[in-house]
Amino acid sequence: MEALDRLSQLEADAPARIAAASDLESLAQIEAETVGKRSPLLEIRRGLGSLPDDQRREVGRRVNEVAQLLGSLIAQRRSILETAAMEEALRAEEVDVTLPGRRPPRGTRHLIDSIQQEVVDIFVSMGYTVATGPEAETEFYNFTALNIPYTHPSRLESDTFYLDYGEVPEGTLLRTHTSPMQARYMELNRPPVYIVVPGRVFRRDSDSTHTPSFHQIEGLAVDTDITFADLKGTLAHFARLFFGPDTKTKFIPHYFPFTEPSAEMHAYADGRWLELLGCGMVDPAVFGHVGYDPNQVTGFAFGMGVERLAMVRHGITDIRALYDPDLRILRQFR
Ligand code: YSA
Repeated sequence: MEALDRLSQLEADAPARIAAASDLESLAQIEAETVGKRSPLLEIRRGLGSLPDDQRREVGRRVNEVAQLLGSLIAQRRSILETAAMEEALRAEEVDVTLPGRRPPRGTRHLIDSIQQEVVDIFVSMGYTVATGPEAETEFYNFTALNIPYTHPSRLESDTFYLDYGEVPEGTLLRTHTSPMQARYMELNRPPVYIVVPGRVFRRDSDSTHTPSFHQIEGLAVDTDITFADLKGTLAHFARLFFGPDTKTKFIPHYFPFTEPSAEMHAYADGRWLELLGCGMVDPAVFGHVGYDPNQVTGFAFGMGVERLAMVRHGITDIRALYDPDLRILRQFR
């Protein structure tokens, strides 16, 4: 009988195919071909109704037998293949928790930042406190409160970056120095005053000793009997601590509208004198602007360029190297 022969054939062939299925996909294929909707097994099952009674029972029994056998072989094989696939996935994703971790590269402070901190620390060790102020400043604090007349060239657009925020209370600009904090601080604090003000400042400047954005540290000391000797002594002490005891510095007369007398301090490095800072005795007019009595107090102030300190200390001949993102430069100053 043809149906029984086909069933026996299937029973003989299919187990080896099932056992040989190497992955879940090929097993699914074999399942479809042996016990699935279009398999010979189903075809025979569908044809049972048209068989004579005596054959129907026999063929029906064999169909069930073969279907059960193949069904259970397929289920066993599927479970083996699923376990293997899971183990493979686990092996692929294995994490060895005993391996040393990969450290992300550590950033370091930029030279300008570390020098700024070092200078601030020196002044803090002399009893100064730290104040900071806004980089976007009003013309009043940047110029007027410092006795800088309307006609002064530093107020020109060729020297200063003006901001377009209207005319309140005067114009607004990117501060050209840290000196505006002198007036801001004195307005809010009574003497004695001993502060340093580190910060970024901006000017329309660009050459080997000037950048359009640079850093200054302002110093302001106001008390009842401060003299020019205190100013020189303080800055000379600073220079010895910062550059070493043998550093040559010199003061040369200068003019600032907000100090009288005024001077510049230069330091000698690499065969040339480099201007480090401007300074002087606070002009009585500045005390007048902030409500201090010029007959009661005297004071000195200075503003030093942080990039210039870096240049002198490290023999840097072009200031723009400090703003070069080349890691070969930056790594030298870790
Ligand atoms: C003077 C008297 C005071 O009572 C208080 C502060 C001052 C300093 C004044 N506010 C000032 O800014 N003077 S300055 O124009 O001569 O600049 C001070 C220092 O900043 C310079 O000595 C120099 O070291 C640095 N500097 C100026 N322009 C720079 C610059 N550094 C880099 N790039 C620039 N474009």
